Amino acid sequence: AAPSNPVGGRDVIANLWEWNWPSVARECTTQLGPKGYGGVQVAPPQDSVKRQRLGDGSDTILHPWWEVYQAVDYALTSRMGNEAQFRSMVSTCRRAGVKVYVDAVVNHMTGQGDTSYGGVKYARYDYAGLYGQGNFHKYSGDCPSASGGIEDFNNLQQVFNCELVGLADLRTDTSVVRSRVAAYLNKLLGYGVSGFRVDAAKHVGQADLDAIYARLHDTKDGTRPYWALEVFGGGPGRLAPDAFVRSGVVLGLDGVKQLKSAFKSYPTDAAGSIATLRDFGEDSGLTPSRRTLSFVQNHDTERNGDALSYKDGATNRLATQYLLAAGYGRPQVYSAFSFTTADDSPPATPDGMITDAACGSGWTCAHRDRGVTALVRWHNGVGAAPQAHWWDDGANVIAFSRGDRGWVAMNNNTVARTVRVQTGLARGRYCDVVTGGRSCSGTVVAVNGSGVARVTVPAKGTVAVLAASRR
Ligand code: ARE
Ligand code: CA
Repeated sequence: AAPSNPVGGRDVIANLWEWNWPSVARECTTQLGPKGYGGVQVAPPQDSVKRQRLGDGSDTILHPWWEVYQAVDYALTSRMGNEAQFRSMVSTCRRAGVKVYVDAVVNHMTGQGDTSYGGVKYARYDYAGLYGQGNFHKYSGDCPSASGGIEDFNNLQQVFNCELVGLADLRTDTSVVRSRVAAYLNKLLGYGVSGFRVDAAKHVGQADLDAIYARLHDTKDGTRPYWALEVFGGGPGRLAPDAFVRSGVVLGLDGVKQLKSAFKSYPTDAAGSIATLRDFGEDSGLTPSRRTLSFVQNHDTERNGDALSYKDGATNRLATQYLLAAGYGRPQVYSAFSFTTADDSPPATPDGMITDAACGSGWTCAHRDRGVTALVRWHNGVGAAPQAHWWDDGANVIAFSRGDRGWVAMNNNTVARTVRVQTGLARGRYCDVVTGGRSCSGTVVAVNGSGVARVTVPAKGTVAVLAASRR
């Protein structure tokens, strides 16, 4: 089985979704490395469909973000840049102490189009030199649905062998397909990539995922590749996230929903109740912490209503701070581009090439937010220490320590709240990393001889101190 999450250390991943390769490289050097991120996740780098015309008339965007999820070829020519730029990005990030994780599209090829970003001419089920009809479930008779598509997401054979939204489904149960997929992933590992977010892993299934994984080389770090499986919850039995935990780490997609409900209950203008987070994690029915990649949103859930998004402003920042503080799963900070309609392209040239990420103009850059980077630092400082000294007001103010290494308080109200709380820390004066950064120029938390502090927590804000930051 693939490895569990690393314990302690610089484990936070920034998900710079659909950032182009030169921008990711720059960000690794100037921001991610210096701010304590240990990894970056990037969008699918393989060649993909490049639409030449609009579809059936119901769509109006020529180059929607989802082009990259339709693989044409495993050459690394994409909307994000060419192979040389990809390789250079990986080495630059590694030099900055940031490991690179790649979104791997291995369940399927395309559902539309005939020309790729790499200039390859193809037809559905015919990808010259790579796959032909015999490599697809469409022609193997393994898909039992009448339409050839997944009609019932609770049906095992359909979920594994039928087409997800019309995408040509690969026969990952055959050794030919397994070795071609593994050759692609091994090429990436050879370039210095440290692991994968496996797209549509639920549709590949455990047996095929394990067989592909067994063919993978070690990483340049000398470890087995990280293997984070995309499995939406809701399916029964073998289709549930819990049933994939033995194969790899799974994406925390149910946690995403719980975080949204806690920080902002439905309807959207309600206040939420973060006191519920006392049991967030395995106690609230989620997959084991060491086998979960956790986040507040990703590119699907920021669009489908499951998650908070950058549009939630301070509430989204607070939820991100909470995730970094909580210690459940390996935290990932999602950072992409702003959108008005669900299909919107990231900022790009007219022919679809994604332009350099410019924070504040089209790019949301949550990973650069000072309130977020402060909690990345705090997260690294408390390491693997378990939560202790939980306190809440029954509604929207919470506080807890991580062992004796740090203490944090969070306020999801729109006004500041002053609380008197047992911190578990030794007597002393401690510097808040959020308002004070490294210089201790902000809030000071005074802890008395019984471990109690009286603290004012800003509206939609966090106070976070490290035991090591005692003055
Ligand atoms: C596009 C067009 C389609 C067209 C197709 C083929 O939108 O109309 O038919 O192209 O021509 C993304 C987009 C899709 C896009 C696709 C390919 O979201 O709209 O299709 O790229 O360009 C299920 C899967 C899960 C999947 C989600 C979206 O289980 O794996 O659906 N998520 C990943 C990615 C997506 C990506 C793909 C997979 C495909 O993160 O971004 O699609 O590569 C319940 C079920 C879940 C189900 C969920 C859907 O919870 O239990 O299994 O997830 O509903 O919300
Ligand atoms: Ca499949």
